[in-house]
Amino acid sequence: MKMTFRWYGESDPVTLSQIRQIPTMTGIVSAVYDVKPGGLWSEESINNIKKQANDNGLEFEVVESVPVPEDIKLGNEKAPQLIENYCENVRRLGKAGVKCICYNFMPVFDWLRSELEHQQADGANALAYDHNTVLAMDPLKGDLALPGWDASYTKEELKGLLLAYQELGEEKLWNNMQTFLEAVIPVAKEVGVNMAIHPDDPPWGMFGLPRIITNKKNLTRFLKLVDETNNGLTLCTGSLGANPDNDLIDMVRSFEGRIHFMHMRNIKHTGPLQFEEVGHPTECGSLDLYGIAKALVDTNFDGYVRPDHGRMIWGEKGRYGYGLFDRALGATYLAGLFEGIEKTVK
Ligand code: DNO
Repeated sequence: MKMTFRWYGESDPVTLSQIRQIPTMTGIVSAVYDVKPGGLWSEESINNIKKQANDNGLEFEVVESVPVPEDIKLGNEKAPQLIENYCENVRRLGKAGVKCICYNFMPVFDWLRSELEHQQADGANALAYDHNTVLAMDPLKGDLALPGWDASYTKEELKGLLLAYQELGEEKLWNNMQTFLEAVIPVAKEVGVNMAIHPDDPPWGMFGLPRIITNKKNLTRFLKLVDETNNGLTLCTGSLGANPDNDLIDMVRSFEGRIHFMHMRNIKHTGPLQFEEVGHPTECGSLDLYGIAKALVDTNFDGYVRPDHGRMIWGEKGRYGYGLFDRALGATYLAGLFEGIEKTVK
């Protein structure tokens, strides 16, 4: 297991010199942020991230994300050229030493929450989700709380996209995913890159949009679309774990060898389709982080781990979910879990 930390580039309030001081940290997870989805990432930009990381004693082996443009997911006439660009980005990243690329296939919205600063009893604040609140919002009014949201769509564009996906439906989204994978996976294999799809967060549909990377059955179907080791998963405990029916420990065991990247965090179920983010340790929430780490050790997981979303604590202000303090606590907690399991249980 290699411990990593997400870094949003030079505009990130968290610096590389801070990241390197977190015990057990081996590398950063980052991306080229100034190119629109579908565009080519210059080798210069890629190497610049690598150099900055290396200058700080950190590796740059994981990219999150190379975004998949909506035209690819919709499978329209622009898709073939955009898939070709995607492949070229994969080649360039492989050449620069990147070993794992995280991406997602969520229509229109990336991760979604209804509250960004949910107050907790100990004075921390964290992201929270309540399905009824989300459904009462109108995406066309721009009143959604979307930390990962590309706000550059006009109202008309957004409306067009929502309609296009409603017409497309789930099965055609699966077909378009297959076309994408059949092109990208062989290229990634050639350049030594593991592709790791991120589950839909939260793992259910909304606003009539199809969402397919949501549960064990669908992840199994996904892995069979192109049955190669490098067609794999980012197993995000907080995303999949939002649905209490998802058994994360069973997933880790069932998908042995196909999980390349772990996003590890805890959440607390507060009602049906309702949760809030909490500190990483098992006792803070509803997920068994120990059980998940144990299953990873038992299955000889040798991919990348990163502490996922943290709360805002100690007065920190920053990017929602991505402050320094709580994620650093998460990293050392997780490293301790792994060490304990590796030394005693195995
Ligand atoms: C949120 C992240 C996601 C993730 C993408 C991967 O915190 O986990 O935005 O980076 O979905 O493509």
